[in-house]
Amino acid sequence: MEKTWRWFGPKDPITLDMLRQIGVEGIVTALHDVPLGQVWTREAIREMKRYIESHGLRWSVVESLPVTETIKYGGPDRDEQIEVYKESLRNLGSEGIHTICYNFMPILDWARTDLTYPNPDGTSNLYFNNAEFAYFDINILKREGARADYSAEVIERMDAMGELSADEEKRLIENIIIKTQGFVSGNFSESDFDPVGKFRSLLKLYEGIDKDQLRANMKYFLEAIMPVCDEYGMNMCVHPDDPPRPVLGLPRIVTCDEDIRWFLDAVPNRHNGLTFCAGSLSAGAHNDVCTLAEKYADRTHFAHFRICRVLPDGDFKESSHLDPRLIGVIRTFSRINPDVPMRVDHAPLMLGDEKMGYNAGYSFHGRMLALGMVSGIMATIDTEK
Ligand code: DNO
Repeated sequence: MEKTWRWFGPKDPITLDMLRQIGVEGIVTALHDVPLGQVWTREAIREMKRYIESHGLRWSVVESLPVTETIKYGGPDRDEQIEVYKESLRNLGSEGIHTICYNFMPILDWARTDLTYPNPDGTSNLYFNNAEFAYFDINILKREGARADYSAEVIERMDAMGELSADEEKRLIENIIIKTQGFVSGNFSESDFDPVGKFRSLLKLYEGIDKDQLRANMKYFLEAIMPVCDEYGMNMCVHPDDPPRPVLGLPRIVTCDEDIRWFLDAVPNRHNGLTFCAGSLSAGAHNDVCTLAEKYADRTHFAHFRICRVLPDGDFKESSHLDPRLIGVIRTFSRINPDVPMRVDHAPLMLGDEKMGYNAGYSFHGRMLALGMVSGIMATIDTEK
């Protein structure tokens, strides 16, 4: 498997020279400076590619070419936005970049409530606390009908939290809709002065959009872009929803075996594939990642090797990259899809990472250790072949 690394462009404090030293072969990146909904030009793509290649690496995967909200909820300008998307795909294909990761999650990309949850060894990890998430939904976002979406246990835990201070509420807002979103080219950025208000306006756009409608919109999008994918050899790979279930009243459609089967069958084309993110899938107790890997490794164009542990109360945290389930997934991939690009993420903050201001989940030392672990697993499996 190709060892890749998510790198955030020339301003990333983790430089390409550093990545070469730790065995990275391919780069995963995006044109983060291009505003959402605008065409990625050939010139800008070529410049990024040249920069990467001048450091002895290659641009292996785009993560992400964002699908704008209007395409997801089916707004009046969705065809226009699909044309923009197709143009970016043509430009990427013409410049020799063929693997495109994207997601179809409404409004919010991945979600966590805590970005520095302490581990007993002094490192820290990302964490999803259901009660805190419910607090955000019910007491901060004040979404109508939100309470009914949570179990009695979660509501009880939330009530036991009492009223959070203004600072604690601010931290939750930052974690859920700013720090996890800004750097993935999402809808929110550090400069938003009213992110909650912005969130509420975005929610309105999804009124009446249920799971079936969101599925229909994804199918519409995929059918529209497949001719370009065929012509330019573009491998589209949707990232699973993280966490893999509806959140904040919004439907989610890449959450489980049945969902994956659905989108693959809905648009039967080899270019319509999956980003096998073992981490996102394992954040749902309903998913057995080893079985899913067996079923879908051959429809995967990009793999994310990390893994979550769901706790008895339904909260979840990132687990070690040496977790036996992840070893099982890697074993399956090395048998069925041995050339797939893979990367690690959501590794701990450790050994000074916490002072560096890295994007949430994208530490240097933590990811380096994780890549070392996964490389060891891959090398061991190779000797058994
Ligand atoms: C989080 C990432 C996601 C992913 C996008 C792909 O760490 O895995 O933000 O990049 O969902 O579109």
